[in-house]
Amino acid sequence: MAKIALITGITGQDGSYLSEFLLQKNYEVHGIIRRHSTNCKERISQLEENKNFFLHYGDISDSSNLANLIREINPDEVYNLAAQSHVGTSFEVPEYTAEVTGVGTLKLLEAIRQINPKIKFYQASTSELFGGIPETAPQNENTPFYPKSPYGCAKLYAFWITKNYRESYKIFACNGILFNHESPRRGEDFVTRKITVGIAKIIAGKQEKISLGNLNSKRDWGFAGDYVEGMWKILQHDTADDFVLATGETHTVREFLETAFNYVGIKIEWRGEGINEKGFCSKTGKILVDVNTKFFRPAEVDLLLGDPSKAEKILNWKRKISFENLVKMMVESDLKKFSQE
Ligand code: NAP
Ligand code: G4F
Repeated sequence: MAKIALITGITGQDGSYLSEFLLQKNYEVHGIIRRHSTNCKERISQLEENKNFFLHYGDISDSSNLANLIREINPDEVYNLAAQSHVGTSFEVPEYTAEVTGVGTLKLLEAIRQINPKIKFYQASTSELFGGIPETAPQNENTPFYPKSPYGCAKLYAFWITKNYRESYKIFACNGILFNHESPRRGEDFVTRKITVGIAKIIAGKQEKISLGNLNSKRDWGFAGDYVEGMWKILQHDTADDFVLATGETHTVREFLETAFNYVGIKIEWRGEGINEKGFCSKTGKILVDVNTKFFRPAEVDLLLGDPSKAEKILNWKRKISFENLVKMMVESDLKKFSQE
């Protein structure tokens, strides 16, 4: 019998890669989508003809809808990827972020507890939980949490309620504490994609420069395709547990930007300091990068660097795509996309 998976957040970056991965493993894949006034299925349109792929309207904030779907689909595994996932935006909409990213997880767990507690549950937890204590890097499953944003605080609740339902009700509920993972399908308002789209548009003559916030924060960036395999492995392990998935490497936003410009043959020269710092093309002297304070956050996470050794040892999971190949993949994809538009 084919296994049945239910994915919340199926229209997102991770939802699309996870759907493809599970369909290849012969799962029947069900996803929850919200009603939009425009097309929200860009990342999953290639799957809509697949006979094992099903979409249902719903929302992580609607508990009766979640209960109906759990009852109707009766999945073997639930992957909770739905979230207001943008850290910067969470400062603008903190209450909404708490409802969706935090309490939404409880609503789904409650539906599982009441309808079928044998369903396995994956929670999309995050390295943003570690947040503000740089001296604790590299961060692993035993590192103390110190979230620095409404998003991080909402995910902290979701992390603990997942663990609580595991301990209280013996539900196979797991947290994947995932460090940043990117791809050509990454939302354009996250810094990596903003950079690769910006470069492609500059090359195509559609944009002058890229305006960014903090150039010096450090992130542990991997490829989303590698991480969805890790999510699946977490639910296939014989006991429910929490795992860090990361590359074990960290780079500044500035390094990501320089590496990406390098692929199109442009060397960036930096002049000025702080909000007056600018990145110039070393050949033409044109300003290609500047700093705009509107992209600064009220509180920043300065350093994320994950230690994935538990997942490597117990799950035999390891990232495959290097930082350099990730940047290359994203730049190449956007160069192609924006030269055709
Ligand atoms: P994403 O591209 O922003 O996708 C978020 C998904 O959640 C979208 O499908 C979105 O649907 C859906 N969603 C938002 N609000 C919802 C609601 N009220 N009800 C139902 N669905 C809702 O995020 P991602 O990068 O794929 O990340 C997936 C999950 O992993 C998120 O929970 C994120 O917080 C977490 N995470 C991500 C990373 C990373 O580096 N990517 C790292 C750690 C953890 P619409 O299309 O309708 O907006
Ligand atoms: O790309 P970002 O917005 O990702 P961030 O804040 O690290 O969050 C992502 O990863 C988390 C895992 O650690 C996920 F939980 C979360 O859902 C999301 O997927 O920002 C990365 C860094 C930050 O330090 C930010 O301040 O880049 C800096 N940055 C500098 N200029 C910018 C910009 N970020 C954005 N989005 N836009 C800028 O213009």
